[in-house]
Amino acid sequence: MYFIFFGPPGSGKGTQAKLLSDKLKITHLSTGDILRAKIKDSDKLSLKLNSILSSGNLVSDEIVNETVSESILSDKCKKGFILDGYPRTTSQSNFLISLLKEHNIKLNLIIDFKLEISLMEKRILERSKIEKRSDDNIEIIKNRFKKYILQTQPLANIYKEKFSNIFSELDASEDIKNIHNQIEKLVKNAQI
Ligand code: B4P
Repeated sequence: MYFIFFGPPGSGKGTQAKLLSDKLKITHLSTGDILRAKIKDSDKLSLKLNSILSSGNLVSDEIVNETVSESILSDKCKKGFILDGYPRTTSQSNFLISLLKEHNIKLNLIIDFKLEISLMEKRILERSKIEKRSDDNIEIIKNRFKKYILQTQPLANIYKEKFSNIFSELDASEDIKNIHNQIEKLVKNAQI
C-alpha cells in the first residue's frame, strides 16, 4: 500500500496520515517530522535545518531526497508507506518517480487536501498554543502557504493528470473523523 498525501500546511494531512498508518500498520513518512527530529541532534546540520524550518522556507531537495529514499528503501516501508509532505518540489517529484520505478513500487492512492488560507491559519495558531513550533506564527504561516502555492500545488496538479485513476481531492475543512471516514472509503476502493 503506497500513498501520497498532498495539501497546504495545516490542512490535516499529518493528522490523517497518522490515523491511517495506525489502522493499516504501514509507515507514516512525514518529512516535516523527520526534519524536526533531526534538529534535536544539535550538530552543524541541525543548526542549518533549524533556521530554515523556523523561517518557513523549504529545506534543500538534496537533504530531503536522501532522507526519504533511505526510509523508503528500509525494512520499515516493506508493507507500505504514506508520504506526508513529500514531494514538495519538481526536483523531489522527479527523484521520487524514478526511485519508485527503479524499485518497482506502484502507487495506489494520492489524496490532495483542499483548505482555504483562513482555516489553515486558525488551525495552526491553535496548534501553536500546544506544540510551540517555531514556524507556527502568522508571518511564517503566510510564507509557508506562499511556498505551497508556488511550488507544491502545481505539482499536485501534474499528479492529478498523470495519475488521474488514483488521484482524489478532499474537502479538508470537514472534521477529523469525517475526513478519516472518507479516506477509508477511498482506500477500500483503491486497487491494492
Ligand atoms: P509539515 O510538517 O509538513 O507541515 P504541517 O504544518 O505539519 O502540515 P499538516 O498538514 O501535516 O498539518 P497537521 O495535520 O499537523 O512541514 C513543516 C516544514 O518542514 C516546512 O515548512 C519545511 O520547512 C519542512 N519540510 C517538510 N517537508 C519538506 C520537503 N519535502 N521539502 C522541503 N522542506 C520540507 O494539522 C495542523 C493542525 O490542525 C493540528 O493541530 C491538527 O490537530 C489540526 N487539524 C487537523 N485536521 C483538522 C480538522 N479536520 N479539523 C480541525 N482541526 C484539524
